[in-house]
Amino acid sequence: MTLEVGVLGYRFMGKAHANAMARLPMFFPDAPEIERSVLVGRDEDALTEAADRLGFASISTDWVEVIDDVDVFYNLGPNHVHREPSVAALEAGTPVFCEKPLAPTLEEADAMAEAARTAGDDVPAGCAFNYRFVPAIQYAKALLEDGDLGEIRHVRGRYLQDWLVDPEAPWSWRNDAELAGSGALGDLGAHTVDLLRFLVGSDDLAGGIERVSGHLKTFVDERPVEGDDETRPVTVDDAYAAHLEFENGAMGTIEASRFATGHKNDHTIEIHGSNGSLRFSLERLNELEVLREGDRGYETILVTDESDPYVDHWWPPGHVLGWEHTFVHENYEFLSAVANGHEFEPNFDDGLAAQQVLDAIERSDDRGEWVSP
Ligand code: SOE
Repeated sequence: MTLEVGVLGYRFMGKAHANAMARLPMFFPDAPEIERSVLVGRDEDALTEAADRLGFASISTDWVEVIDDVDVFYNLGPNHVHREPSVAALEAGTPVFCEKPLAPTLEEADAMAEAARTAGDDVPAGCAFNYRFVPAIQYAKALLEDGDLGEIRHVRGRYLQDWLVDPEAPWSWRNDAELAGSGALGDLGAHTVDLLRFLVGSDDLAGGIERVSGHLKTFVDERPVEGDDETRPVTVDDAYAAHLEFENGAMGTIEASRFATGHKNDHTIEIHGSNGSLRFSLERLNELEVLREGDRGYETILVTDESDPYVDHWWPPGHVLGWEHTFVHENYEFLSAVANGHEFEPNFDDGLAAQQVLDAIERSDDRGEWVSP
């Protein structure tokens, strides 16, 4: 059976997922057969052009008509359109893959996770935390699960970008609290929190994080609207930093910024345990640095062998993968779960867990004290 996929959103994430879907039959022959059936948005001309370029059979300007007709619904719109169509699709029994952060607010994320639980495990509801699907991250998870690093003491994550350093950089929905929820915190921090939960946290909601202390900062309060004389207020954070205390005794420091001059998409994770340490950087995503007890320095492991996660689907060993491959891997796992009626992780509960931590960081910043997620 061919799964008909409906996709809301055709910009950055629309392109990343459409590319992933196109690669599946070439590189993952056991993936379910799919059709990029309908592309959903508001602007008919832009939709027609995008559908043509991204390989969709048709377009629609009304998601209500689509959610029931398709076998799978992808919600790749801005954060404020995550809840309504995703919940409606789940209520119609249609599996949903939704971009991160799950929602602008904890309340909305809660409602989405509730809808997913009600729909049941055979209607997968995935949250697209694509960095879980980097081979080196899965390699790191296996090391941690085997206990190679011993008892975990420190976890550190930072996600640095610089696309807002220029005060004249145009305003976008990502600068608006109503539309995005938060700024660097939700957009980038959600990835870091999810990766740390995936690697060292527990499966509890909030991922075994007991309390947090957060600090949010907005450096530029208003920005010009592109092609207009107007400016609009920036109502979200440009950067955040937080301390985390884990139930298992580990301490964490995490941060993200859109003002880190010279850093384009620099996501690094470091973990120190009683028997070793590891380091990962998205800018060198084929590598994992590992230091084991007694070593005097880090060993750089190239996670590009055919025995490494997903690598055998691509090129001969050593022929390195990139950012776009993470989307292919997550689409493969998600669509296979849909075809086989399996559970998929990260799911809406994982999206909610990240949101609980983000929300606690905001509350802590408001109150000026440590709070529990
Ligand atoms: C923009 O800040 C962005 O595209 C995020 O929205 C993505 O989730 C991240 O992977 C890269 O940066």
